Amino acid sequence: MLETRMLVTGGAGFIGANFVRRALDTGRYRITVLDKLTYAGNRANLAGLNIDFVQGDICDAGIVEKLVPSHDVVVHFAAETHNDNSLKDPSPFLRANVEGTFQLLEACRRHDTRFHHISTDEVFGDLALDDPQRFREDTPYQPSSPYSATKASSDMLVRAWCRSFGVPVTISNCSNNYGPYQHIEKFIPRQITNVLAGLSPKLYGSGEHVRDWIHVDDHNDAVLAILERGRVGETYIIGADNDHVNNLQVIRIINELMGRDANDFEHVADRPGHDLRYAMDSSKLRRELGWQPRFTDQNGMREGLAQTIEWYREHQNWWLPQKQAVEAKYAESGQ
Ligand code: NAD
Ligand code: TDX
Repeated sequence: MLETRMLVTGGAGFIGANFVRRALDTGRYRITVLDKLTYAGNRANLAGLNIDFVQGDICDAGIVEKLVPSHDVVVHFAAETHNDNSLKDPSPFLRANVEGTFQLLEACRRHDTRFHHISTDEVFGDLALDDPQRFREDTPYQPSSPYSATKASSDMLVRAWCRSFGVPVTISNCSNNYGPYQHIEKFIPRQITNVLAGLSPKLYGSGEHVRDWIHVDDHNDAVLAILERGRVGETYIIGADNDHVNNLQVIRIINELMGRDANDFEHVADRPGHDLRYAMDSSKLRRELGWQPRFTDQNGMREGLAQTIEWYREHQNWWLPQKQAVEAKYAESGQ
């Protein structure tokens, strides 16, 4: 059987590296990763995998033009991804997320290449705690942070390049991921590695904020389903129905799973403009493509978190060298 030639941007980051493993396991793909290796990218995340790796910037039209024509499909994960960083300096977000997506779309337009765009729930803004609605494919965009505004912009470019130029695209908007290889600046790995390093977990504000947590493998299985069976021109929401657990409860669960007093954590300064609640309605994806998350409901999330804790426990060499610098940066903003 002929393998599909796939170009994965941002494949050395958290979700991309897990995606590359998942896609290789199917035996259906020959993969090239294009990654700039920013502070968030790590070549070691792809160690031992049978792929081609190109270190380069998606904003570099020359590199993009060299790579796209020899691939059947582009799966676009590369981005600046951390809200807190976007509040300190939005400019790298504009460049990578908007200009970078533009360069990839232009190359896909020239070569009529299938393009899958990885996006986020944050483009829709946030919901009140008691709002019964969840985000759907037709929910209007209302991004709050510089990060989510740039992701929303990139989604708009993708839609426009499909409608105006006929680029064969799909988009997925997924909720908050957790799992192995996630950068320790993010909420769940930060708390796990705080405990492992003898520090307290750090909760922003009141902790009533709700994220619809999904295990990274469930996200990536959905991306594969969309690539293989999704309808071109369509957007798919991805979520695992975990929007009943707030940040305070997540910290309590992590503490419990790590054998600590559930309430042993610190309250720290809140994030300016902090989105209150995200919740996803992934019924279109489930109905049309038959996708189901494995790590769903409270038990599934506990299992996913327990596995993730084990991964960080067993991979101290992967995260420990960065821990001090990450915490020093947070300390500057009282977090
Ligand atoms: P990450 O920060 O862990 O990894 C991003 C990767 O992109 C890194 O390897 C980095 O080196 C690379 N990169 C950044 N700028 C680049 C550039 N200009 N050129 C080439 N490579 C570049 O991010 P992640 O959490 O794995 O997120 C991946 C994608 O998924 C992003 O598009 C993000 O918006 C989206 N997403 C993330 C989540 C989540 O919870 N983490 C949820 C929904 C959607
Ligand atoms: O130490 C912390 N304490 C804390 O309470 C950190 C780092 C975060 N938080 C809170 C803020 C959020 O309510 O936890 C929640 C999750 O925070 P992040 O991990 O920073 O994620 P979030 O801002 O929700 O965005 C994530 O999901 C959507 C990803 O980082 C984005 O890339 C993705 O698009």
